[in-house]
Amino acid sequence: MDRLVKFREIFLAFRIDSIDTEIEDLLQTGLSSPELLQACQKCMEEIGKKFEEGAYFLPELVMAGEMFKKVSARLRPHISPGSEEVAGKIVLGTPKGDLHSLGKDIFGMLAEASGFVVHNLGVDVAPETFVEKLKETGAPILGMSALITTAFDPMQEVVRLLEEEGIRERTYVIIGGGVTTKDMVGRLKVDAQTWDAYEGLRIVQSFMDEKEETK
Ligand code: B12
Repeated sequence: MDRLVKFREIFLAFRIDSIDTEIEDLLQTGLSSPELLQACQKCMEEIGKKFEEGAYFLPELVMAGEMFKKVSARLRPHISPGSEEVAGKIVLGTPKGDLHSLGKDIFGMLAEASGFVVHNLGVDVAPETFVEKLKETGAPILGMSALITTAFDPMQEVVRLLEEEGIRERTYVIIGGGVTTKDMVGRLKVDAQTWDAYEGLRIVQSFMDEKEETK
């Protein structure tokens, strides 16, 4: 039987008091953090669909957010630091108008565990703030997360500002979040896109390798 059936039931019924125990049980049986995260993401999509169909309202979205926070807090100790060395610096945030933070924070947590110094600017970040932070820290990587379509224009504005300030060439830009798509790489003139924080991590690691080679 699918080990995740009970977990999904608990998550989709917003039974926040039961989720901790269920996660512990699943981890005991050898389920990995990526598998658990993927299951959560699917639950969030289902809840999102019900919201779209008018069966759920804002309180359900808020509850979904709280459930997800519980899961990520529980997983944090299981995502062990892989390296003591600084792997690179990342400026991370959700652009102006968008208040979704969960996926971004998961990616930030994974990147930190892999030795990256992450400057997480939070949500609703103005384009100028991203650019200022990149200049201040000298970070070679910018990560932006979007869950609502209105975040696309601010993302484009960030890229435009990077060009204007002459730092686009030295900055790798990666975007993620449910509403982003691969074709946005060309359209927004960014370097990569992903719906998967683990893939995002592999991509930023490849950026650093490429940087090392071109030194
Ligand atoms: C929870 C939730 C909320 C919570 C967010 C809580 C929080 N702290 O984040 C709250 C209640 C605040 C909320 C509010 C709203 N929401 Co909302 N929300 C959701 C929901 C259910 C889940 C989002 C989520 O966290 N998913 C789980 C995470 C883990 O997935 P993820 O972000 O994609 O992240 C993964 C990857 O993409 C990747 N990743 C993410 N970011 C990054 C960044 C980088 C750099 C990298 C490398 C990787 C990466 O890593 C993660 C793990 O693999 C979605 C439904 C859905 N389908 O996603 C709707 C959804 C996003 N919301 C929606 C809407 C409409 C709203 C509201 C406008 C509702 C309203 N009427 O007020 C407001 C908007 C407020 C605003 N201005 O932003 C719509 C957006 C529609 C659209 N196309 O624009 C959705 C899609 C629901 C729907 N189907 O209608 N929401």
